[in-house]
Amino acid sequence: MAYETILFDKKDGVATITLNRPNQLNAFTAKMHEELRAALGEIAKDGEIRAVLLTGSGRGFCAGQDLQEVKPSDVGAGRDLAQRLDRNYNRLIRAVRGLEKPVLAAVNGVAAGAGANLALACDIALAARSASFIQAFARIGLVPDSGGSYTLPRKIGQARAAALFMLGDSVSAEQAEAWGMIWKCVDDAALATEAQSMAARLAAAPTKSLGLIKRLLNASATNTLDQQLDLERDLQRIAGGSEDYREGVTAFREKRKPAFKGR
Ligand code: LHQ
Repeated sequence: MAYETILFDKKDGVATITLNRPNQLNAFTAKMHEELRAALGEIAKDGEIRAVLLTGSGRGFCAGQDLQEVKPSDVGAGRDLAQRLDRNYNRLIRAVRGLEKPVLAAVNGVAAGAGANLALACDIALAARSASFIQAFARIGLVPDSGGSYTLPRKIGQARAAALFMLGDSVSAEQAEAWGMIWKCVDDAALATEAQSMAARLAAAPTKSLGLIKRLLNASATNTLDQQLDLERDLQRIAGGSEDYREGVTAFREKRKPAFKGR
């Protein structure tokens, strides 16, 4: 499928999605959502793809909803926003969290509004030192969406999340790392290489186990310890039946590096 608003590339087990509206700092349009759904659907079905790398072209990662596309003056604009969330943003976040493959964000520049929260929904986020994260919603009279009100307090705590949501202050990549909002901040010039090498590592990992880890993490936010212990038992049973588990143990005994196949 030919895409207009994203670039999509598959190589050596890694699917790279690049948000590609650089003149608008890769702001989301309905078309971009449609294309992201198609790309993520393809990734879910393709057994050869074992890791996803998400980044932006130009100087931004993603500036959230394209504000030229929404019409605040319309009667019933609030309803329009709710429909956009149902149709686009909520589906996108569910697709990223529900995909049983690792999704790595390489935040190359500013990530604002839903763009920031898309990065927070990814399993691992790397950011360029010059990148920043802005919970821009209250700046324009909205509330956080795209899962931000769920992910951000869990990553950085209520006190910081509340201030960021209400004040809409920009957070530098270094601060984001220090607060645990992201995994790591790297020099701008190193971001692409570091992200590619981490994506390659993830693509060589036991994909089934990583997918099940994601299921555990998704559930741990709301489960009790008892429920989580039961879930760990159930998923360990599945992981223990995988070819990669057998390979991992065999490789350990044979004192060699495992060659995981992702099944
Ligand atoms: C943009 C945008 C943009 C269009 C920069 N749209 N063009 C969900 C459901 C439905 C509706 C509502 O929203 C949501 C979720 C959300 O995401 S709400 C949050 C929406 N996003 C924002 O409020 C962020 C708006 N952008 C900004 O505040 C700034 O652009 C940031 C702080 C991101 C970057 O600032 P600068 O580095 O100073 O860049 P800039 O403002 O000069 O932007 C560069 C160009 O990109 C500029 O176009 P121009 O033609 O003047 O060069 C901007 O108009 C355009 N752009 N964001 N969201």
